[in-house]
Amino acid sequence: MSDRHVQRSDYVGVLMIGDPHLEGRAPGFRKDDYPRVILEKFRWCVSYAQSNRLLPVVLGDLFDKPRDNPTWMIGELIEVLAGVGCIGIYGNHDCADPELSDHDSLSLLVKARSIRLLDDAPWIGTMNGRAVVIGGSSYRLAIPDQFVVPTDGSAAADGSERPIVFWITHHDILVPGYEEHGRLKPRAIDRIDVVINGHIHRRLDDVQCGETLWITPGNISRRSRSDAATAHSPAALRIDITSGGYTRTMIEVPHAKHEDVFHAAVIDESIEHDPSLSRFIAGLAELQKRRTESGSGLVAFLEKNVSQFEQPVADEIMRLAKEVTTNATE
Ligand SMILES: [Mn+2]
Repeated sequence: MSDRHVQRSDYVGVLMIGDPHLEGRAPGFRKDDYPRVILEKFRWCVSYAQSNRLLPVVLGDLFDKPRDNPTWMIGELIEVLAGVGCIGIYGNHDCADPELSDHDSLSLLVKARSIRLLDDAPWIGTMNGRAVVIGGSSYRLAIPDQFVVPTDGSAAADGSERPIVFWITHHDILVPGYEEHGRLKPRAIDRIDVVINGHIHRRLDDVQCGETLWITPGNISRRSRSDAATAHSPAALRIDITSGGYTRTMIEVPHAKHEDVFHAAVIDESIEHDPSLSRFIAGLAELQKRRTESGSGLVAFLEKNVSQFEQPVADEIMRLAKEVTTNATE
């Protein structure tokens, strides 16, 4: 392991920033200026980390769309991250192919040294005088079965104590509350004290496996209007290194009220068949009034109502609707 990443730092801890999902348009039912709002949330996290001597760590999905992100947004990110030393991993949304490539926006930030990916080498240094290791496995990359503490002394500042080892992941971890998509069972990993998993957008309970604690902190943005998102407050996970180990706190990121960020639910009841189709048209007009950038709500409305048309017409309506809409995922 190269010691070029070993740092005697002034940090006293880390700030884990979950799935920012920066993008140039508003997702789902959001009605605010999402691109600007979410960039400001990320900027707030970085500046909070800096003023509290915390190392900012991105848990993956910095971007929602891997490519074609607005140049102004990438430019501002380069400014926000200049000289910060931010580390992190890439998530499923950061890459169009199974692995991050030079075509993906995040690779620009890596080349600009705005962020260093942990897949190449863990961060090794001291925080609050204690030896700390932060490693990570980006989306689809294997989570190791053990961490081998370097024997060159780099991971133990005073040459005696064992370092605290954190590991960052972006995987479908099978934790309570994520049974639907969870595939990888949390397990004890030799010499890894804490695994912090991004990817899951809501905060879920810890799972302790032997000496390894698995944490699901949730993300800093609200992408969907679902109940989970309604109950979820945008927050980042602060970990302070202490002489006895570490403490953790969820730091709420300033955010607007749910109702100011999302459109209210629109027209759930099916519009009955009407020979004049006027109610169908009225329903569409209602949707248009609360138009979402991603077209959320449109497909659900159409699915409930197109049966009144002849099949080829209904099929064509659905085909067109799906062509112009996208679904938000974690
Ligand atoms: Mn995500």
